Amino acid sequence: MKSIDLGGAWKFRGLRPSGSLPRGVNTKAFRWMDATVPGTVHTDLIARGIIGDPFYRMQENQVQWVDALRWEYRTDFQVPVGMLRERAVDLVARGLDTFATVRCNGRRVGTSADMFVEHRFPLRRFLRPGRNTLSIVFDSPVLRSKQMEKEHGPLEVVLEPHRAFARKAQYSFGWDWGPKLTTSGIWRAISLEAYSGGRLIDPVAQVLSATPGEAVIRLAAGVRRHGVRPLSVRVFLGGPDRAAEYTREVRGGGIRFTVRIPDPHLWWPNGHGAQPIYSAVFTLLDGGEVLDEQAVRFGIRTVRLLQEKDAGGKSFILVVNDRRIFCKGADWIPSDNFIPRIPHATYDRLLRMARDANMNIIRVWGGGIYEEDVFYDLCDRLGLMVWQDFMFACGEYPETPSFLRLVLEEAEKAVTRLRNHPSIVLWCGNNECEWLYCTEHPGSSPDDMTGAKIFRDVLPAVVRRLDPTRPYWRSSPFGEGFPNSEATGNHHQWHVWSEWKDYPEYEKDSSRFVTEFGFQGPAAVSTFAAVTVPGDRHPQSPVIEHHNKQVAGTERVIRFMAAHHSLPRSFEEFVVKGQHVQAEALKTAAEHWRRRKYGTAGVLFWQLNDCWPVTSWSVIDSALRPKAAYYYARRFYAPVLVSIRKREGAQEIWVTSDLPVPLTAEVEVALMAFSGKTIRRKRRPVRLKPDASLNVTEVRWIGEGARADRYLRVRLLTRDGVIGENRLYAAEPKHLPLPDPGLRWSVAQMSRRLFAVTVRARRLARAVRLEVDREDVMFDDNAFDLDGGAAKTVVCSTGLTIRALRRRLRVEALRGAESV
Ligand code: BMA
Repeated sequence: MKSIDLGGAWKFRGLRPSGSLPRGVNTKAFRWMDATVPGTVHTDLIARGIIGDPFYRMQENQVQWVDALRWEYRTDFQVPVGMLRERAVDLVARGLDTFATVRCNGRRVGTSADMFVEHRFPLRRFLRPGRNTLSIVFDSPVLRSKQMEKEHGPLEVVLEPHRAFARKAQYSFGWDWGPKLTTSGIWRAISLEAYSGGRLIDPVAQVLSATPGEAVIRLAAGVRRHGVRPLSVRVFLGGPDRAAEYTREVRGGGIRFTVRIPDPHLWWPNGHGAQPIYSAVFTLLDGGEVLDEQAVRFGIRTVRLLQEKDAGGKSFILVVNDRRIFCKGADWIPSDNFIPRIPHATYDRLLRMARDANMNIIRVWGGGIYEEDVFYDLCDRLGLMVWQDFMFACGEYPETPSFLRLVLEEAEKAVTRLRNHPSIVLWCGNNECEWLYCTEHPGSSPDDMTGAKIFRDVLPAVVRRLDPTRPYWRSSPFGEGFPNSEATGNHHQWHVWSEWKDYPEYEKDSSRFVTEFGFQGPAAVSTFAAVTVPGDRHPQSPVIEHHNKQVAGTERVIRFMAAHHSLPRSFEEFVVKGQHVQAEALKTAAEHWRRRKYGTAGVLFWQLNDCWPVTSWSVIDSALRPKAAYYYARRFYAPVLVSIRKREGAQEIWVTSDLPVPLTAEVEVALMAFSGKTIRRKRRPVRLKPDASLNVTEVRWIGEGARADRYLRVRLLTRDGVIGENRLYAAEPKHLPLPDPGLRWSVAQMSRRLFAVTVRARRLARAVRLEVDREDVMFDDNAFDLDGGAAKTVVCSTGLTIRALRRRLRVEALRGAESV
């Protein structure tokens, strides 16, 4: 197999429409310009200065002409004579976004109408030795989808309804956290592949069963052959302490056999064990000659979905290697509107942050993309399970034969590309389609929805055929009866926030598995500063409101802020208070559902990341700056959690453990004064079974009529010291007489890039935040409360010198009502 990468420098231009020009068009775009492949039209136009940065202020509005045009990409490339002697030369395009026509030397090679599918166009008969030209024309995705909508008749779809006709990342048509930047372009790698004897197709290592004693693995690969010579495939299997080699003759369409691995090293989700990775290298041989070689990496684990009738309805529990796993995680969206420019380092940073926040699962949401390989490789290594949606969101979808054909091909290719990754534990049909439909049509069945055929028939059949080792689930959310039930299946909890309910309502929710719930929080001040001018920096300026895409989003931020905090008097205070409310909201929900273990078996909040600078539900903003809620997540997802449940007049103390071993500890409950003085204290021994949750004790120390300057502090103590703590205050921050905490801090260098920052509080300090305005600065903890007289050391990693860090470090706490 010989291959030539066709990526790099290309040319591109807009094609002048025969009718009128779209509004605002920059006619310079009709000349040939330099382009970068893989890439998008938008990023190429930004690089050429034809459009400004659409993330800046409201410039998004000025670039809307881009998606109304057709665009042509073109490159010249050399074909060595030797290549043409091969039996086949294919053009392999991993992703064309979206309605594309491919021509080689002026002749039509093929078309594409789905950005999610990889294409292999036979190209040999179009090629000549020496210089060749490849051209790809992209139709306007918006005009094409509107045209299809007109022919088909409208569907019930949220946001831009015509989007349902385009097999294209649905968020690119605009979402309630993202701008409308409907891209086109060669968004993934493109290359030539030449071969003669044959090539391998879709090698797979499928775990049929696995116990600590033995795993049974099926190894298989298809073979596309040219000619009749006998071929064989050698498979070299490598693992943590094992290597073996097998050779099989190719019969029919390929090879397929099972092997037994004694004492396998099992792959576990984060927090439950290690993530050993095995590999299988497939080599296609014609006698001694190597025709093709492909490697797959896999992990040995089993997964199933446990759904058993119980008093609350029916359970919904993921079971890995026969162990129930309480799922803790977040929803994932594409990290940019322009996916080809996302560096691997961004995936690495975001997913490591998820792992460091004690998450064990990430949901790839159906309005984005089947993610890049690097995403799944990282999840495999970090022990992050993946709940993988198919790419459909919030609407009906066509059921025409041509659309179903596209969907079938897309699903087959997505499942085939991703099925070797141990991280993927579940395939899910779509995001919220059935739920929205049944909400709009009370009393209807999900089967009445146009598109039901896709999620009920087409997709599960693909999973059964190509990946029967994983469960398929029809939608998120789905369940028996109404498809967003609290009694069965999984749930999206949007009464809170979207339906204007405040976060204490979370504690009424008894869902079995929550794949979405969330609360907005503003991005960091410096993240907004990079896309605004000083005059914009007001919570209700047109520019800041433009950077919140939910209808009445800003109104909600302010309404919920008013419930808990005094109204902010500066933009910075708006950000700080907004982030604090978000953090407390997610904490309230996660602690509640963790206490219900396994009545509730999963908590995934909406959402981990962002695609542009915005006030959204994310806990990490688009500049990768964590919000307060991110640090809260590290605590509310800790393997052992001590929490306080407020009941009428009483405060229950709970300990929740995800550990596979029993826990012996002591709970200390204290009534504290802001000065740091302990007013009352009690201690209780705790003996907790593995993987369990227990109400340990209760007190009646705060509540109605109690002093607002007293609060409850609980700590969980083991021989290793304090392994968890939590606090409950007598009033909302706006009504707390918070004193000046008298914060002091010092910095010591631990190693070249690591520093210990010790913060001391003279009196109670709430939501202490350490800030250095530099992107490479990371703290291992932040946004925490400090009792009067207490100190805490935080590890800071940065490339700054100790002097620069001391100079630039700001440490502040929330201010109380009377200090505003
Ligand atoms: C659900 C998600 C997203 C949306 C979020 C916030 O509807 O699936 O579509 O962004 O809630 O509204």
